[in-house]
Amino acid sequence: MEVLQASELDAAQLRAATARPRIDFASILKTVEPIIEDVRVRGDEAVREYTLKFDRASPAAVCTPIEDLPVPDLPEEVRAAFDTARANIAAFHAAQAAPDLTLETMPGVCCSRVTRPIAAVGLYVPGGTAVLPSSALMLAVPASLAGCRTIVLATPPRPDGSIAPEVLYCARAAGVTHVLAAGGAQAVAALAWGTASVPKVHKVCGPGNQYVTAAKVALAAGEAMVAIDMPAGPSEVLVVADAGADPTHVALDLLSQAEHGPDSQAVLVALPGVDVGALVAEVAAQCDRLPRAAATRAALRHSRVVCVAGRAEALDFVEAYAPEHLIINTADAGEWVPHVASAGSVFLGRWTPESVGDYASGTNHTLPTYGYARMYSGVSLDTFTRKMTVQELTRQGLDLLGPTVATMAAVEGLEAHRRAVTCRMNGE
Ligand code: HSO
Ligand code: ZN
Repeated sequence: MEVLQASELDAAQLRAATARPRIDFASILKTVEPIIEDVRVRGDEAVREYTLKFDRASPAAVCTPIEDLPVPDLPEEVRAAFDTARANIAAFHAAQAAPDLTLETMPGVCCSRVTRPIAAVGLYVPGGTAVLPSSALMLAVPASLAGCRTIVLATPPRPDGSIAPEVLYCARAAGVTHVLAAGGAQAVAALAWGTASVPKVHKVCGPGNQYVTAAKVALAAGEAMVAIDMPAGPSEVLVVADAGADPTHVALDLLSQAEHGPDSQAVLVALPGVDVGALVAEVAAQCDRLPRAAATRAALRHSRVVCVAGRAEALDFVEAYAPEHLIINTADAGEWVPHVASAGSVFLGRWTPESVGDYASGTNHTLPTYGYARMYSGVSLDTFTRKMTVQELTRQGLDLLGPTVATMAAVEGLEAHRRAVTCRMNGE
């Protein structure tokens, strides 16, 4: 891990210190676009072929209603853990429901805003080097609480064509309606276009590799009539530590992000009094003990330590980086939050590792990465809903508001607009 002094960084060095691994989006798009088009034209057949080519698997069916899939048999302890996580995620997301609102802006002019679920959504759960049943919960629990009727979970099948039983258990428990045994751009395209077996969805959510992200962005910009939750890059964490932070805790928090994959990033912002040399050594020592040590070490190669003079400098760096996960491991952690403007999810104090939010505290782990925390929120109940506005005027309301509207319509030269008002007001 490279060690930098915040106060010595000029503008260009600060940009480099907050940079993420570069993604060559244009060349990834070139790979993804023909797949998207092929799935549009040939549907399930194309999905089957790509699954065989990329995942070396031949699932019995491309997409299956969940009630037709086996009920997974998991150890009691694992089921209990999933159930606790699901209950916490459900409680926190159910509490996010905003009541409909109604306001009389003028006497007789009544405006309301009501919430409606998105009827059909697609949830992408990555496969690859780890099975991620937690991602199935993080996406399906809010989708089902929001009232989405069709919830299609897409995930790459295992080599024998089956879906990991842990993912299936969480999908079933959280209200998924269909399981698409495919990953990559082909899965996203099947969700966005719909095929003979895959219900067409209106929004695709969830994390994925660069091909998945490129497919989401390309489909949302094209003619598939589909929305996405957010663009995404590799996962990242920024840990702020003071002299009282336990070096082993800090090291393991950094490593739990790094172990996600070689392009993950872990950044440590060290307050005065932190023994940076000892901490970097602890990260290396703990890393050696991990089963995924090689990939984790690769992530550490583009991770860094930034030494700061105090809270203000630390917060400036946090804002410049806009991390997906922000861990504030300091004695006064609670006092920092009002000063944090851009982070996906924040973890406060000595007893709050990122792992708790990744799995089971109740907050969502599908979060804006790559600096997108400046303009996007993480997945929440809102991700799966839309707001619709409604208005109703009384006769008196129209008499009161009509002249304003008629004048504005005249300014814009839109005579039908003006007369739609005046003919009612004058009883024409
Ligand atoms: N830290 C990941 C989520 C995750 N962690 C899943 C473990 N499993 C991205 O927020
Ligand atoms: Zn994680």
